Amino acid sequence: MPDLLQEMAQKLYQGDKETVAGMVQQALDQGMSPKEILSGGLVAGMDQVGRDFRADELFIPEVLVAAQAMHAGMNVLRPLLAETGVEMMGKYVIGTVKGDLHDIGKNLVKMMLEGAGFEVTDLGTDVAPETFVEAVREHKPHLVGMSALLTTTMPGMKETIEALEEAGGLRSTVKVIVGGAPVTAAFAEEIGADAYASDAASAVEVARHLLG
Ligand code: B1M
Repeated sequence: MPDLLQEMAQKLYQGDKETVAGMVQQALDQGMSPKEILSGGLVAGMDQVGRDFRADELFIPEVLVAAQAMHAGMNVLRPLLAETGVEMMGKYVIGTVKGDLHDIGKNLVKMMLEGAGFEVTDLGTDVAPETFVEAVREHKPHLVGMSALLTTTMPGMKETIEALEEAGGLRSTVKVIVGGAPVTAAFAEEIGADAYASDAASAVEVARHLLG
């Protein structure tokens, strides 16, 4: 891999957003393709962030700063990726369920997914089942992710899955992933979700796995 991309991954890991954005431009000026820069520089750096976060070698503030650097790089690259028709990893709709305003973890998951090359539509917080259904109709995602931080809002996940089932077979068009501090793998299975992810890094792994 070119040195520039390795250095870009390293700068991203360190959260140096100005340098990352500059290096993306530099790489483009040198004739590298947007796809090469995305996978060899930005995603490579974010993958390392994910691995170290799961190994408790990095903590949330560092992950957030790295994710901002990822965004800075993506801002330069995104229009070109769209132009050159580079396929993203997959489409992902995410939101915090109805009645729940916690979004720090959800945002972290979103940033990691974007870092891994997913095209994410963020519905925000307090998302009603019918809003998830509308978003699936509109965006036709491969994956739907729900976050809940309150035991009282966890049932909203089941209601959303039921709403997708009742919406003319929409449920079978998407894989549903649930997460959040009170959510467990057993709960995910009980409500008929396709998967549970315990943290932002595993959310990426689970998404990749579900897409085969
Ligand atoms: Co709230 N709150 N809060 N709160 N709050 C908790 C969750 C609570 C555990 C605190 C406590 O009592 N010890 C408790 C819930 C108890 C329970 O139900 N079991 C609680 C409560 C009770 C409440 C209120 C009801 C308090 C009140 O008003 N009486 C109220 C509810 C408001 C509402 O939502 N309707 C409330 C409000 C708030 C604030 C607005 C003040 C603020 C939220 C700000 C915001 O998000 N913008 C807040 C906060 C910050 C917390 C704590 C302190 C921190 C949550 C957090 O951001 N963690 C929290 C206590 C705690 O957890 N220590 C607490 C950091 C974040 C990175 O982790 O969100 O777990 P987390 O996300 C992780 C994983 O869970 C996972 O990946 C993330 C990264 O690793 N993950 C996913 C999350 N979503 C995922 C989705 C996936 C996959 C993985 O796939 C789709």
